[in-house]
Amino acid sequence: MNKVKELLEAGEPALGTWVTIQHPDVSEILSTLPFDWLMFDMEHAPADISTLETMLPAVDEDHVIPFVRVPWNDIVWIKRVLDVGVKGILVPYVSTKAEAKKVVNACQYPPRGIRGVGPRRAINYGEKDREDYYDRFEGNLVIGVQVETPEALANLDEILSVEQIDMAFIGPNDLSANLGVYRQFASSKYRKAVDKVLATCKEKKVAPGIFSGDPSEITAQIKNGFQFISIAADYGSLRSTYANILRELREIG
Ligand code: 3PY
Ligand code: MG
Repeated sequence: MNKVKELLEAGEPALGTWVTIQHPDVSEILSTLPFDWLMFDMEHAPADISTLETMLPAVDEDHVIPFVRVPWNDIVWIKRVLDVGVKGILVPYVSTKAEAKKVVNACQYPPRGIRGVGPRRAINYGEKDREDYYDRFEGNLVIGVQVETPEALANLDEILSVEQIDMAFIGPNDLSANLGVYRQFASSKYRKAVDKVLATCKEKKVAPGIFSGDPSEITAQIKNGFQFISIAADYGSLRSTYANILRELREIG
C-alpha cells in the first residue's frame, strides 16, 4: 500500500520536499530522513527519464514514496514516469475538467484509461507479477493536479469531481502570478484563492496540498487543513544552510 495515499485518505498530513539536483546521493541522503514523500521535479528542474531512473533506487520506498511532477499534462511523460516505478504523479496547470480527465486517463490501463502497457522497472523488470500490477497499480497511485490559474479556481468544483484525483496542489508562484499578485501571499486576492481551494477540497473529499516557501508557516498550513505539504526544495535548503553559517561569519545578506 502507498503510505502517502493512506495518510491523505485518513486526513493526515504528508510531508515531503522537492528534488531538483540530479544525483542519486541527493535522493539517498533525503531518504535517511523521516519524509513521507520526495517530489522529483521534471517541470522546472533539469531532469529527464534517465536521471530520474538513477535516483529512484536510492529511495527507501518502505519509508518514502517517490513522486514525479511531470513537465506538462502529457500522456507520454506520464506513461514514462509511471513505467520507471513512481507511486505518485503531480501535473502542473490543470485548469478544466477535461484536463483533469486527461490526467486520470493517462494513468489508467484499458478499459478504464489509455496508458500503454510496458511497466519495466515498475514491476522490478518482471520479478513482480504483471497481471497483478495491471489490475492493482491504480488503486495504489496518488494523482495530484496543480491549481495555478484563475480558470482552475473557477472550475475547481468540476475538476475535483473527477474520480481518482486524490490531491489539489497550489503552486503559489504561478497562482499568484496568474492572479496578478505575484508572490503577494498576504494579498486578499491570493488569500481568497487559497480559502477557495481549501473549502472545495473539503467538500469534494480531496486532499489539499501546497508548496511552502517559509518553514515558519508550515504548522499554520497544517492547522488550516493542508495535507500534502512540500516543506522545502533541495537547492534552497542547501543554499540557506550555508548562507546562515556564512551570515554569522561574514555578515552576508
Ligand atoms: C508554483 O509555485 O507555481 C509551483 O508550481 C510550486 O512549485
Ligand atoms: Mg507552478
